[in-house]
Amino acid sequence: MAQWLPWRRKKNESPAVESEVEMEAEIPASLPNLSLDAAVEDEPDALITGTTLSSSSSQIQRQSLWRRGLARLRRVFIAPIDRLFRGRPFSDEVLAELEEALIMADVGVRTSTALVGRLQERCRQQRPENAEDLKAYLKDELLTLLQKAPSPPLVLGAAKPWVILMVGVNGVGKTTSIAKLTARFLQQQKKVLVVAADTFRAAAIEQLDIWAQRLGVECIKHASGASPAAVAFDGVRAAIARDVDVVIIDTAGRLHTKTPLMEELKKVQRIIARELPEAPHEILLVLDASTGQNALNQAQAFQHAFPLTGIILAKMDGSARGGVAFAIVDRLGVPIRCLGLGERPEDLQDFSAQEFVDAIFSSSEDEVSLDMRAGDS
Ligand SMILES: Nc1nc2c(ncn2[C@@H]2O[C@H](COP(=O)(O)OP(=O)(O)OP(=O)(O)O)[C@@H](O)[C@H]2O)c(=O)[nH]1
Ligand SMILES: [Mg+2]
Repeated sequence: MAQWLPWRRKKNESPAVESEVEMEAEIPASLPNLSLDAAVEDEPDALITGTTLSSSSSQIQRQSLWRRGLARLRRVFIAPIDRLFRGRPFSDEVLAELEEALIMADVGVRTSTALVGRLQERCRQQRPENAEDLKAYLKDELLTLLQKAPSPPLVLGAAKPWVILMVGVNGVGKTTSIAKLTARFLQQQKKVLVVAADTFRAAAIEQLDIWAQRLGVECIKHASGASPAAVAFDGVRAAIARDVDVVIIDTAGRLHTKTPLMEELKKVQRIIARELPEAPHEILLVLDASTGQNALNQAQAFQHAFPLTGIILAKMDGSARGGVAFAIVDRLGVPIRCLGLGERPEDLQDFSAQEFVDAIFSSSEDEVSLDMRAGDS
């Protein structure tokens, strides 16, 4: 039987992504044929324990997962560019149209203009005859841009407990990402504790708590409306007392008090640091890729308030607006640490600039052949 998955969308919430993927709240039995449901029915324990992670760890399966997760972005990002280049001689007009296409794909005006400026320079030196040659240059430039902010994998450091503070506006995918990260750390045999410092809604606490029960980890919580800093304080104290390896703190995207969100979150950060001087070791901002340039604005606001150690760009699957990833790295220099490529635990992938660029530049034939090979293995 299908199981209730706590990281599912809450009732009355707008779709997670602008996708064909239809998600419902609590009762998976009534859900359409999501791959997630299939996985639950076929391998009920795999989702909870994260054992599917190891089976998908082969290179081919990983590539297939990336390509499928980024399929929509590829359609809106590369397909128009391909059409623009096809069968045309190189001209400045092509470059101008490329700039427009990049802006349309949520790369943002400043980043698109700078990218096209660099391409123009390269064209001056290498004098391409065909517009198609630009595709390879563009791929190179995009890769170089993403590599500007080195993106270390999300692993635990030497400190114990390792404290991860998750921040982001409401509905972006914070709690879901915590679920996926917990599954990942459990698979690495780490002792995990989660903290429900999003006290805005009782349902938010419940979501994390039920999910913690399913994964078999402890959840520190207070009643809804409690002070987030007080919950975080208890969480860190409990983590030290229980000798856990990693504590992940969920926070709210909005508050019921008049205190501004950033001030409240800073208070949470201060309380954590008071208990454990080096902590939080990671402050991860979760962004919803389907919000495009809005995500960039959010990142700017949070970067201003916090020493962010990275970004989790959730809901890349089904999002046509993931081109904002380039703008985020270019404009803010904050590394993207993980991408949300779907709702299963293994769909939270450590970011790799090379894999990202390869996936969006891959052809649909590549994808079919990879899928077939992934199915064989
Ligand atoms: N397809 C897809 N859906 C996702 C992803 N990440 C999160 N979601 C969905 O997005 C919705 C919101 O996710 P939550 O994790 O509850 O978001 P949140 O930031 O905790 O929201 P609040 O608690 O309201 O602030 C849920 O339905 C998730 O299943 C992803 O990478 N891909
Ligand atoms: Mg939440």
